[in-house]
Amino acid sequence: MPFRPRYTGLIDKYRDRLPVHDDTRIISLGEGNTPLIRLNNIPREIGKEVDIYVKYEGLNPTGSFKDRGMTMAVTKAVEEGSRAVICASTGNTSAAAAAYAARAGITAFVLIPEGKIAMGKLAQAMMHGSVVLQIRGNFDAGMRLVKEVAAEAPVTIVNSINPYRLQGQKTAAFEIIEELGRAPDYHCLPVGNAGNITAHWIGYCEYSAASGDHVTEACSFCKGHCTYAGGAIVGNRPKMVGYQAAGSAPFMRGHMVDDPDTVATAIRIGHPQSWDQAWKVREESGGWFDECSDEEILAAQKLLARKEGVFCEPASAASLAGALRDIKSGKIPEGSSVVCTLTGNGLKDPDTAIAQSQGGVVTIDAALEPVKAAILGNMK
Ligand code: AN7
Repeated sequence: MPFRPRYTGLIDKYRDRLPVHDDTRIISLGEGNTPLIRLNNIPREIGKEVDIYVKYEGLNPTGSFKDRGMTMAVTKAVEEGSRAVICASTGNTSAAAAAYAARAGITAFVLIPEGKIAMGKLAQAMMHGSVVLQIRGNFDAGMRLVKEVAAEAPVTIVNSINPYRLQGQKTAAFEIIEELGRAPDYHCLPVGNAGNITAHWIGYCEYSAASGDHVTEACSFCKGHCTYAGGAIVGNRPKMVGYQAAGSAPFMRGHMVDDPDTVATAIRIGHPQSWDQAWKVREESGGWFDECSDEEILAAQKLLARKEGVFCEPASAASLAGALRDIKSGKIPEGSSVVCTLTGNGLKDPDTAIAQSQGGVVTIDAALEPVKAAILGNMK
């Protein structure tokens, strides 16, 4: 049997395109290399000829796309001699920071909004031994505090304002291009701080001939952190489409939102940190922003779970909810290829999943007849 080298994470794989040195100690949990799953049943159901793929980032080591950025951010923090990292988080960043800090043997401080993060994420931050600071305030307040304290204490910020985060996250675009042989026509993502949509654009630009030698100190996206010049692999780039939760949609309002609210707690963010970059991504790619109601988000989460067997968290489902609406309306035309990023795993937020699956459990006596009756009454 032929053996392939063991997959050891995205920094090893994309070393020549990331800002690391030969002797850099890589802090990795084997992140990246996530499945790109073609949807079979949902396109048939909506009666549209489109190739829809979901990039299942929930299968990263801590269950979200944040691991791609965190392997880079913590690797660089350690290389630069830092003994502690800090972040504000709606949950997934704190889970990733906690895990990678544990792996590196340094301390993670995480600021989370009290009562507004999903249980799985809280469990992760606690279990990995981070210092969990629950604040009476939302993510945006936490972010402000993190910036203030990092100016006065020896801690490295690992939110996506850390440029290494976006460098790690750009590799998701590389993987998609390598699998499809080209960039998709549309790439749909949920948008909170807008770091991920920016990172994907960096990745698509770097792999595409359209942007030529993208890497410059002056580049407002990578700020000189891309290390690979002239690596064109394909000719096209996607239109980047960002979907927000309606109660938390500063890009739709055109200004910051002070009291964001949504069932999709991961994207309950009113003051996006990559505001300027995201507008540029929209403009350069020819894409757009839109918003989805909480009902649409939950319906898409359920549809994906029931029709395709893929379980993502609510925030992630915003990408599919928006894409399906735009496909139905023809804004995304038939014949297109569409990738939706499923940013986080459904297991992160069991409370929301159970709350919207009421009636999904039948309690019966432990006897043959009721089991048989349940089977005959419930076949698809
Ligand atoms: C599942 O963890 O900001 O637009 O603090 O967890 O790059 O912010 C999470 C963001 C989408 C939005 N989907 O990505 C945090 C945090 C999920 C997320 C987003 C987040 P960005």
